[in-house]
Amino acid sequence: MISLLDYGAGNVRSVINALERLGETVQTVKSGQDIKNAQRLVFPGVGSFGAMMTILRKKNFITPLTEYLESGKPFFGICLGLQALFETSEEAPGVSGLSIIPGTVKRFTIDLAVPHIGWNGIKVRQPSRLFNGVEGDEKFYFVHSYHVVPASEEFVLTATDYGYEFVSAIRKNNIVATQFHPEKSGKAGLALLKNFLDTTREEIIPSSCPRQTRLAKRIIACLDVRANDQGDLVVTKGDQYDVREEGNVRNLGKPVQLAGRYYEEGVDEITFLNITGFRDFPLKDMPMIEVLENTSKNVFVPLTIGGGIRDYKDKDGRQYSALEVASEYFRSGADKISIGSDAVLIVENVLQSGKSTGLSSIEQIARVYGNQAVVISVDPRRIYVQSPEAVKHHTIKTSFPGPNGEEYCWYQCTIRGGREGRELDAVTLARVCEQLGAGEILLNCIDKDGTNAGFDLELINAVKSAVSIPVIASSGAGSAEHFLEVFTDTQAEAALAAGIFHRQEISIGEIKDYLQGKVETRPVY
Ligand code: 1PR
Repeated sequence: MISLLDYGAGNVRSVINALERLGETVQTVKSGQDIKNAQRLVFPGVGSFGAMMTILRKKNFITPLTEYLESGKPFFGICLGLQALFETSEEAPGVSGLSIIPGTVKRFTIDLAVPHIGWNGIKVRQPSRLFNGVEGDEKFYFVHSYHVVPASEEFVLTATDYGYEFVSAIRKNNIVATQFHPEKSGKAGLALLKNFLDTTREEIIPSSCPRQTRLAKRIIACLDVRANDQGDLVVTKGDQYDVREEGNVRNLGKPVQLAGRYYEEGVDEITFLNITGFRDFPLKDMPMIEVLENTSKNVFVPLTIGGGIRDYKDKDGRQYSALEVASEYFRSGADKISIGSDAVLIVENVLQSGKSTGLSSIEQIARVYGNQAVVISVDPRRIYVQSPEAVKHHTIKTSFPGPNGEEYCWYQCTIRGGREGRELDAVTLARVCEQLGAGEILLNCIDKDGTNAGFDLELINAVKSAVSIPVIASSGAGSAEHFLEVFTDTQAEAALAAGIFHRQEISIGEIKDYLQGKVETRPVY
């Protein structure tokens, strides 16, 4: 039996799934007494430092937790569960942490995308039982904007490079805590957790630790999900968003099975898009909830879910907020949610009124679950114009002139799965969404979707240069060369594909093999 400290701020499902997968029975801590009684405690922190400390204080968890940490019993902190051990954080000035480790928590001050999202390596600084069966060159999944700065080197278990070197795990007696998420770090992460559970293992340093670590470019598989005409939930795939072939919805497999296959192949992340979410209320029969629950039991990489995340009134007049819909998804195993149509409408309102309400789905979900949990899925279409002055939108000069020789184009945002074009360009959408608190942009392209003709590099460069949050390039991948191209010719942090994976034209391992030595990727073990 292992105790898990869930203070109710977010998704702890994945940690429970990982521990259960390792054969443990997990007991969720409900009171200070439960903390006192715990023999082994895991603390996955979620949300923001200030909110976390406020909740811990309100629940009267601070004293029992501090006593537990001083008792010498095994403790594993994850992400904010690491940061909580420090004295203060720049994220919440004036709020005291648990002060078990002298030092503070600082925001990244770098010229790179923040949050630091993705798979990065570790440089091991002292032996630990956690490293049994770990080679040393594995990568682990990070998602954070703040990092710890211990006052003394003696507590540093691992360090990682992102712009500069930061401390990615600490150790003090029987306390270990990682900035990365072992429960989302595939087989390497599960190995670490297994070693934590087995206190008989010897303390070792892995054999091949890197001198410098690098953030990997992520390869993401996207599963567009909807019910077909027979009512079965299927993974489908469109050509420029048209998912019907000879009148029927294309059926490329079952969502949970396909996700499992991609995990085994070494995918870095999986995105599910409920592509009819704009018209069907996602909580009605909750098909995606079941998909998430079943997937997250066996797939230990980050899961994003999109489709229908917006405020909604059902036929009985009951109002649901986008936050409620998102919360249900997080509880079911999602790590991030993606907002498509609603983001366009939100940005239109902000531009029209000149201010944000603070109440939009983007702002509310980011406030509760953190910026990194909010992805904006953009569905743009290229519109050619003769000159930049012809429209009020952000235009680019293109190397692929239009049908009438037009040398400029803009990227029109659409809603409702590409069915409706709006008077808003993708660059402005991305910029405003970042200001509202979005943590990542999933940049599709209707013109390229399903074509196998390669990513729209011009679109990606235009959006990437307007934001500092990570951008996921999507639509058009048809070969391993296209992945090399998008990572060489743009600054995109990740590339997403669907059709080539579903049709088994290339495996994720083959793409990574092709990129080896050219682009930093996460090795597949
Ligand atoms: O608007 O918040 O309800 O979200 C709906 C979501 O569903 C949006 O994220 C939107 O992108 C997606 N969506 C809606 N209709 C479709 C459709 O295809 N008819 N799919 C759709 C979008 C695009 C990508 C695709 C890549 C890679 N699919 O997700 O996976 O283009 O494809 P490829 O590698 O085969 O080229 P809301």
